[in-house]
Amino acid sequence: RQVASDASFHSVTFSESDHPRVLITGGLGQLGVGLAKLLRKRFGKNNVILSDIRKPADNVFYSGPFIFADVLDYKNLREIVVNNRITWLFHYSALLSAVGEANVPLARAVNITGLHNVLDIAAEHNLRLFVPSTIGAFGPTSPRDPTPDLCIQRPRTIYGVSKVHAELMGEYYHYRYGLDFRCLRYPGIISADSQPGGGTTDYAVQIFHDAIKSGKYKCYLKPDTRLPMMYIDDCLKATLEVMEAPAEALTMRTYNINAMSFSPEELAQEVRKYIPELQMTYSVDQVKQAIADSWPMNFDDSNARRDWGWKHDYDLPELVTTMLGFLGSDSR
Ligand code: AKB
Repeated sequence: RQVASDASFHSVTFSESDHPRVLITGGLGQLGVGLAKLLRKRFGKNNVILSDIRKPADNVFYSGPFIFADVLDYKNLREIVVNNRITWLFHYSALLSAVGEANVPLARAVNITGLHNVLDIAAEHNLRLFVPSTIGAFGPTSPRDPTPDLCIQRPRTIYGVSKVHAELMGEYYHYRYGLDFRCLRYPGIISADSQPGGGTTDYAVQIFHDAIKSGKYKCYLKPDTRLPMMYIDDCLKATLEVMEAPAEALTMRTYNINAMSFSPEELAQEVRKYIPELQMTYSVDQVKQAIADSWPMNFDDSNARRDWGWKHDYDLPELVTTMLGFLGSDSR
């Protein structure tokens, strides 16, 4: 395998008529389809290729280019990048925190070996590379309220370990080979038209579905478990903004981003303003609770706000009205 060995690498810049050619890996997870929609609006439908190892739903398949890509297959990935003249890569393939603990060998393969393939291909082909990191990249010995960008990171999940590894490897490739690596640490992301797959923060999505459907939700975290959260539109906006930020604005390559923090009980209170009969019960999942208890409660994203103007649009009240509006509640 070759990687670019020229430390004087110049990042690719684009004029109005010269849009990036984008590949999104792991595109059928919670964020890929929404990201593709946003990027296609900006760069043109055919300049954004969504990829995954699963078969897409018809509406996804017909909304723009889709291709099979297995991040564990180096040759397959390289061929896609070369044949499609890819210039920007968003690497979303990963097993999340809870599902990673249930299948450590698979999480290690996808999250670590998959990342190595992506890094080598991105360096070799001078791509601008985005890799999402997470609040899960912190652990019980990190300061939790708030958690700054630079502090102790000793996560206790394979997901967290793989994300710290991704942050460090991306930054190493940046300084060693000039790779244009950009990384955001996402909080728990809340979305209406896509489901998260096996995370610890998933309750904050499921509660809306169950509240509307049955007026009941059984939560697997304790009522006062406070975690940083964000509405999907803010997350996708931040992702595009950091990718478009001029390199000289970035004083670092991995940034915390945040919008709000709440506990299950506080979220239920806000939902009850529209669905007063909501009954919340608690049946604690020990694995997920231990993970949540080791994660930040509040996330300090002041560097992102200062360097490239990050600003969220959705606080808890807007999040709740938007989710209920989307999922078909009549906002009683
Ligand atoms: C998870 O809960 O695993 C993810 C995350 C916060 O990274 N949503």
